[in-house]
Amino acid sequence: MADDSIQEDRLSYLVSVLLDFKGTRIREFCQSKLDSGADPFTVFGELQAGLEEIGKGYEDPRFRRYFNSDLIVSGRNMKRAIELLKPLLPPRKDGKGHVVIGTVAGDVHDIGKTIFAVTLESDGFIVTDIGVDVPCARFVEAVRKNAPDILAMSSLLTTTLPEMRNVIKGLSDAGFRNKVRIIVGGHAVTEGFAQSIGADAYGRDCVEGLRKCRMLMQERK
Ligand code: B12
Repeated sequence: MADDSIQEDRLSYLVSVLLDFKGTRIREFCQSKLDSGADPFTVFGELQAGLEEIGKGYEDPRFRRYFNSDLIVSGRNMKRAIELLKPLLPPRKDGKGHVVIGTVAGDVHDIGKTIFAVTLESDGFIVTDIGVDVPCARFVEAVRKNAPDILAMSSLLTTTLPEMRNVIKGLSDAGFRNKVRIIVGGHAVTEGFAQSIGADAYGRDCVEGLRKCRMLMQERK
């Protein structure tokens, strides 16, 4: 019980930091975590828990605590956190593999994708980030142009999940499917869904995603 209330206090604190309109508190929060010895991924993880809380309060039809404006403010603050923390995770270009990454068409969520891209870069992968709301044809073109080892797709909306299947079909039709390994992730994606569309891997979070990308590279050798 005591643990639950500590957890609740912590979550409401994180939510208040994420909903600070001026963006001052997010910088203070990140700096104080770093000063106390936390690594950037721990800070991302804590803020993600706060975002999930905002997401729950947004979707719960019985008690709508948060609204579109809260999604926008918390999204902006998370981007500020990424700006602040990214320089602490410098890319290590030691040629572990090349990943093209994007968020599928119809979906503009880019925080998770960006954190995953930074995670890969700091581990030595070369990452080409093709952005958000990426239509099938642009994924196919990026694979043709960059010949990556891995294509990573993100989706946070259940409504845009079918786009992942479209992209895989588009790659098959263009003759590229057997030239690239595919990993999918994001809040809307599950392991079962990943298997059902014929992806090679699924990552629940950026740590699992990195582990899976390393495995995919081993399989390629
Ligand atoms: C911030 C936010 C926004 C911001 C996004 C700002 C930005 N620049 O990205 C804005 C305001 C734009 C937004 C808009 C909308 N949003 Co929104 N949003 C959120 C919120 C609160 C946080 C998302 C986030 O960044 N999380 C933190 C990151 C770090 O988590 P993540 O993305 O899941 O990523 C992690 C893993 O999933 C993984 N990962 C991510 N991608 C990939 C890819 C690969 C390959 C791998 C391996 C791993 C991986 O690694 C990351 C780190 O561990 C979520 C709530 C939630 N629970 O997620 C709702 C949420 C995603 N949004 C939702 C909705 C409904 C919307 C809107 C439709 C609202 C509206 N009516 O307009 C629009 C859609 C706009 C569009 N067309 O895309 C719903 C989706 C529901 C559903 N089932 O589809 C959610 C879940 C809220 C809710 N509970 O209802 N949103």
